[in-house]
Amino acid sequence: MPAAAAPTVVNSTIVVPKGTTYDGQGKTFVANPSTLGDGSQAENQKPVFRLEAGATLKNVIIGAPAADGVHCYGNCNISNVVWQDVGEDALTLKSSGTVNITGGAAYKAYDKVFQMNASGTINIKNFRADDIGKLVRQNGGTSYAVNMTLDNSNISNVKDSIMRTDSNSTQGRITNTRYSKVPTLFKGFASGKTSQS
Ligand code: DGU
Ligand code: CA
Ligand code: CA
Repeated sequence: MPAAAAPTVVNSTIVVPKGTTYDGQGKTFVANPSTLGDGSQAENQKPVFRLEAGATLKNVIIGAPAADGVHCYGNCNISNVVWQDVGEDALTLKSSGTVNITGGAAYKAYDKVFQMNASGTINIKNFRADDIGKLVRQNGGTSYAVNMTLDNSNISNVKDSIMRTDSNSTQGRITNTRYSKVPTLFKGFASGKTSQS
């Protein structure tokens, strides 16, 4: 078996311009801890990838340290991206839009995987997550609306919940998903704002 390729060390955030696609071709990327962040729970680390509106990131493995993962400014598509060891968090929506996550996985998130810091939608399908705090978290104390969906996924070893919000207008929907050791599916949602089938 050939030796695995050494990971690419990212010294400054890789920017994926508006409307373009970055195909990592299965390569592994890690943050330089002294420029982007060490992947601990310290806030204000920098992302490994920054996606501008309408950008796509695909076929990427993010290894450790993962710093602040991926930031999306508006709509973004994330296809077959694996976080082997989530850093502060895996992906953040920084300005309103729709995040589509298809395929891929996230492992070892001490706290949050997907962080929603703006209104919009997050659609997660064909995903695997194991050993995480929460899969989707709307920024604590915010009241804008987020639409969260999870479909055909496999989620295990969760400390807190799959979807969590403090907003009465946010909704969550989970379909066709397998769980193991998940204490709570939805936390903080208003009544009638969740569904599971
Ligand atoms: O007050 O806003 O953890 O984007 C707390 C902060 C915090 C965010 C979030 C993030 O919720 O920094 O990583
Ligand atoms: Ca955080
Ligand atoms: Ca963060």
